[in-house]
Amino acid sequence: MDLAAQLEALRDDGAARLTAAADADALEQARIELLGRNGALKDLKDAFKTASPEDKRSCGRLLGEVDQALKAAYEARDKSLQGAVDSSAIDITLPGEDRRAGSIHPISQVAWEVEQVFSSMGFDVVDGPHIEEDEFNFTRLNIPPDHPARDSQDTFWLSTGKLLRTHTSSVQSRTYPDTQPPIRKVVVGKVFRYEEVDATHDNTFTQVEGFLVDEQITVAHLVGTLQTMIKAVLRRDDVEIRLRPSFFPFVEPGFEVDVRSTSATGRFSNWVELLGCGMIHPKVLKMGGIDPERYQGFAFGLGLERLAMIRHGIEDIRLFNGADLRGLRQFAG
Ligand code: FA5
Repeated sequence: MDLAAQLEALRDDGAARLTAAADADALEQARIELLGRNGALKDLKDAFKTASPEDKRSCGRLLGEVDQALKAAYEARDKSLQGAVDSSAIDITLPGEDRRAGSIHPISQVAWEVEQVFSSMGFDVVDGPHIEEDEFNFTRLNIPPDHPARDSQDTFWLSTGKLLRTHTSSVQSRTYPDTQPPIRKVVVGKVFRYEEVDATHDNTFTQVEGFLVDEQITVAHLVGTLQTMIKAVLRRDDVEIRLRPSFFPFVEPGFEVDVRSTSATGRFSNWVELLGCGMIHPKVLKMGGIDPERYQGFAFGLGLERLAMIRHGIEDIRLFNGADLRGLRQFAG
């Protein structure tokens, strides 16, 4: 084999051997045999020194290439072996890492149950955007600009003039223009308020909005629907609800609903406000293109965290969005 052929063979086979070295020992052995003081490359360098002037001319550049290719292959393999785990360092008799299974967040659990109860009563489960237009969050709910009711629901405004919705009632005003009665819808979603946080108030919480529009709908339908849902989700027979007259510009008459459960502990053995509701204001129906002479409806907006707190006896709403997993783990399974 002439010198050029020997050099090419060393370049290809030698680099392949270095690249395929199984571990550090094999790589070191290959390095000694190929690149070492008495290795194959050294032999060919010696042969080059004594080669004819013609061979020297044609093989000089090739010799340099072989040298570089072998060194590069060695360095690359050395680096990758250093990064790889040394299997002999693993003690397979050590106990494994304790990996806890995740679980469904208590708010998601309650949300699914609420959706199921409403589905069983013929309500569609719908959704709406968190970033909302002023028009749907306020104006079309009979809260025009400068109406004092806006003060009770301050929120986070975007530079585009849009806002983070303060309640899920915005899904009502979004729905009406495209839908004619009978309408039965429920929406569960996050809402946002610029609010001081305490044990029962958060700045990001979850509301359930239900609304029903049809002929001959009365407050009795509203109360019956709420009782069915609250009893099903709280899973207690001793749950009592009471309606207090209240004002929301988008309903007339309006109520707040409190619940209490005599078997509950702590704050929930006493009345706790759970939701706002009422008969949908004729103006809201009219703005949505629905004839208020023919149709009536009820709507309610419920704080899902409050419902989950009563159900589980949780005393502080901050447990839900806080990062302390000890709180949430109690609801696993
Ligand atoms: C409303 O948001 C109305 N949109 C509800 C409504 C809908 C009335 C349809 C009539 C018809 P309110 O601001 O009261 O109303 O909030 C409703 C419920 O959300 C409250 O009863 C409470 O359970 C919950 N809630 C209100 N603010 C907070 C808060 N900061 N943190 C946690 N839950 C809250």
